[in-house]
Amino acid sequence: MKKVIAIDLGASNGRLILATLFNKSKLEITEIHRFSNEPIQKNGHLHWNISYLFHEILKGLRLYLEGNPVAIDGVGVDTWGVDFGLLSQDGKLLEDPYSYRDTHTVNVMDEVHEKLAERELFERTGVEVSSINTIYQLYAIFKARPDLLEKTASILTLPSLISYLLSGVKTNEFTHASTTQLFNFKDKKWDESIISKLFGRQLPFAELNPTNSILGYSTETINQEINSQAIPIINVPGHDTACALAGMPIENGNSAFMSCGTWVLIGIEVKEPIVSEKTYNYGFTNEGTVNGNYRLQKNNMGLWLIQQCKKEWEANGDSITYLDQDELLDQATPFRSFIDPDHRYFFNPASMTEAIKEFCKMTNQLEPISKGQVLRCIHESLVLKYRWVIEKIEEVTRTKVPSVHMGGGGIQNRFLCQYTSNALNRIVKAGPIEASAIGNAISQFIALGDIENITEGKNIIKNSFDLNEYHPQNLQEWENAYASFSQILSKNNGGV
Ligand code: LRH
Repeated sequence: MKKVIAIDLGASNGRLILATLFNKSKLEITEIHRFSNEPIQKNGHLHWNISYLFHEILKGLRLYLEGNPVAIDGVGVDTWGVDFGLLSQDGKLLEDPYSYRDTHTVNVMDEVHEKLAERELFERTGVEVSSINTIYQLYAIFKARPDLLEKTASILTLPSLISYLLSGVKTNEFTHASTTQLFNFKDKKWDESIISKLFGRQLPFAELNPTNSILGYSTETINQEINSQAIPIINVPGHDTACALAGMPIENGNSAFMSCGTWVLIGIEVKEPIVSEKTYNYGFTNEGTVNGNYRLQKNNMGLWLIQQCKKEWEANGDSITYLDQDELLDQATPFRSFIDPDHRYFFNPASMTEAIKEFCKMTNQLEPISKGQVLRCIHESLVLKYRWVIEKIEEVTRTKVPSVHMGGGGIQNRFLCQYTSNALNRIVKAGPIEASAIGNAISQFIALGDIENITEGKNIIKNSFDLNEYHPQNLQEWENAYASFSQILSKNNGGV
């Protein structure tokens, strides 16, 4: 029996999940600690509160160790993509990392593209042009705060920053590096040509440590803080989406994955990035997987829109539970109005409900007023957009996507799963909920030599967790809805 702890940080909450492997064949998971996460405002910008997050991580480790003197065999960290920390010469975090939702990147994008054409960036890195990317964040810092970049002795992407705080080892990891748009997919190295064209010199990105290997051991200071022996810190796929794919037991090779949380990432696994005219025009991205392959995927808005509306209602003293949500959805009139969930209005509006109304007004549709109408509009629009994505995947890969596998916290929303099946007219398999933490744990067991490879890992997951299956319903209604939705998309950038 081996036990590892997966530290899985998401943009709205973080969790420590204990994964126990029995006889190298059965996996069990237990949640040790869960905490909320949201960016904080500092000098008018959004940053992640690293000392809070690290405090919660140590609290979680202590919680486990207090009741269980048995040593942990490993700890691995994964987080959302693109964000990073800047370290000083003496290894201190210079300041809290910017959040990808900060808008400081928007004004520098044109300047970046004057130095390097968007298409070339895509062809070298495989990554879609998006304001959240590390490349634009670093360029915004370079322009506005050159002194900060001058003081930087190492750049670590976010999961590697947390692993460094635990182990003292400064290295980066492939899957997270592949989200930065500064990483060359052909030679799997930091792209020196892009970096020097933009910054006039190289940047101090720490080198990569192999994924699925032991990075180092918890430092003496950490051991004292959590009252433990040294624990192996493992270089798992640092990107939560890569972990999620590693944690989903997808049976049919051509099935698409959907990693569902604040974002919903939809794609398929490919050996090499697909950097064609079409993938570029449709806004696809190619990011690394646990075994050095790529995910050809589209990054879509997910629960973010629902989370933001709920937050707003809660602030007005009108909070709703999951049960209320189901009831509201059930009772609301279907297909009343649609939004493009990926429209810039919804990226980080002051009021999500107002942004939704605004979009509907702009597109001459009925404005959703009641909570039920708002929730219906979001849920239906999300899944109709997912259908658009699946159709584009089929077009660019010239293969049929016979079914879809959903994983991650978002699948607790059964309406989202059922509507996805309806909109896509495909069978949806859903599970596990903790796909990222499970993928993280599987990578640790590979590093520790308990599991041979990811294929074996996926068989273990299949034998250990129940999946839910959803079958399409009300097909004609959803067909009609897709026709109306497509018209809204075509008037707004074609959905890209
Ligand atoms: C999802 C995710 C996604 C993007 C975004 C920033 O959590 O990792 O793949 O990279 O966050």
